[in-house]
Amino acid sequence: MSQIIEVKVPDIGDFAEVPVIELYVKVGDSIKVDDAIATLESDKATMDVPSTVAGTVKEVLVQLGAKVGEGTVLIKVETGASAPAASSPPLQGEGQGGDGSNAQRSPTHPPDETAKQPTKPPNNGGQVSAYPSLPLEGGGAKAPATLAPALPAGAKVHASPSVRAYARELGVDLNKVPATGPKNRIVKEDLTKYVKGVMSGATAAPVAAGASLGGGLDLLPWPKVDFAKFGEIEVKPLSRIKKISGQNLSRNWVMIPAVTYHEDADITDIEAFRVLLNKENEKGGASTGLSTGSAKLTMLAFLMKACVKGLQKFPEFNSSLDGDNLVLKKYFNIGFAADTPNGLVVPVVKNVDKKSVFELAQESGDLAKQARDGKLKPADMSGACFTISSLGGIGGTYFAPIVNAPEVAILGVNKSAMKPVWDGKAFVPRLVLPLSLTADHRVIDGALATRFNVYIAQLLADFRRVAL
Ligand code: CAO
Repeated sequence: MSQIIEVKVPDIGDFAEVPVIELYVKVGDSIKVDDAIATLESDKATMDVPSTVAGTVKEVLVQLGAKVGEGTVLIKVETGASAPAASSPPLQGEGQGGDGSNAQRSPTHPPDETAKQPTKPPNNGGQVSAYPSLPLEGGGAKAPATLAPALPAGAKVHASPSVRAYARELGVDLNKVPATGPKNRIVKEDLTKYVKGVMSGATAAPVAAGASLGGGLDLLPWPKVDFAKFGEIEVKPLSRIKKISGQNLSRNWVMIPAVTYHEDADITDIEAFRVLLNKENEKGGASTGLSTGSAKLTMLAFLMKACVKGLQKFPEFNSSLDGDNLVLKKYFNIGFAADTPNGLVVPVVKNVDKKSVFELAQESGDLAKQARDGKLKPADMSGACFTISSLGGIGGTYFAPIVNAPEVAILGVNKSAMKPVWDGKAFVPRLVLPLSLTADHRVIDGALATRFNVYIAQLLADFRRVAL
């Protein structure tokens, strides 16, 4: 025979007027013994009130925010003939903001009685989500940008024991769940919304427990926007080179703790020398060793020579990381970034230490042409020890090139410019080349990087030093 049983707030210690901050049931719900009915929050703790009976909820006598005390009737439940009413159950309590380990227990019950976690709250589907519905973009993925932010690192999670238990059951890290409840509390709907978001791809899937604290890149998915909504567009597939170099650049960007160091090199004399040699070459090439019509002597060729001298003086720059080992190379191959219609490629000039500046100019010119014509072979692009990225023919002042792994450093150069330089007595006009050296800090400290930069600048300022 069915009967109506009232479920009341049990002994909650010295607390008299405690607000209801979550209600898990509504009229018509089926509940079991121990299902959480409501969460109460005092100024010191949150407490779940579990049901003492199983049956169907006939009446809910409190609302969110209502203040309750011991004996307040929360709900009326119609029980079946066999549904036994439990004696006053313990509250499931937890210290505010705690992680569960220091849960504050009901003052009237010993810890062993309260140790049992509440079962997950009864199904309260049909409740209106606290989230605004997310706009659909592009392929149907939901735009995560509209999600409320989850907690910042180190912030404490506010959630009732039942929500925590539910999160544990689902394997969800509550730190990642945006809260919409009062006082930034995570309510059950937040959890449901988060899980739905992960399943649909709108929210980044959580990485394995603990991994997000260090190893994994727990990133939001790439925003998907229907650009056509805002104006005319054209979709053009990325070139094969761009796709491959993009993947490499992304890996190098996220995996290498890179720092960029800047230096100015006075190239007044070397540029005058280069221009002179090129003029001689145009006239017949006797003194240059270049045959008439061959590639011009370029600044890039001088830079290659100077860099090899730098690698020889500072061997860490001619190395690669292999786990806990540093592989030091005894050969000197220099890659250079070449801008092509299909994207960036890096041809490699081998054994730069054994070649003259003329040969380097010729070979890099040939490789750059092959790069632009799409004729480079894999062997032409492998084996580099160090890379030079020259934007000097285009402009710019300084930039921060990305290290080309497994190399540990890259030298960027921009356009040289005449600048007033103080020579100790007066400002004199000098041609200054901006250098931007990016180095992997796991291998190269700032002091070493700066020494390298200063050395390269010295070599370029007086190229006779290369012969020393
Ligand atoms: N300062 C001033 N002028 C410079 C200069 C510099 N640092 N470097 C080159 N120039 C001048 C050259 O002297 C040449 O002038 P002239 O025609 O009057 O002789 C002109 O700029 C064109 O040079 P260039 O850049 O075409 O030739 P290069 O040998 O210096 O460089 C190469 C060859 C392959 C490096 C270059 O063509 C290239 O592709 N650069 C782009 C590299 C790049 O994209 N880097 C970015 C990587 S990260 O996204």
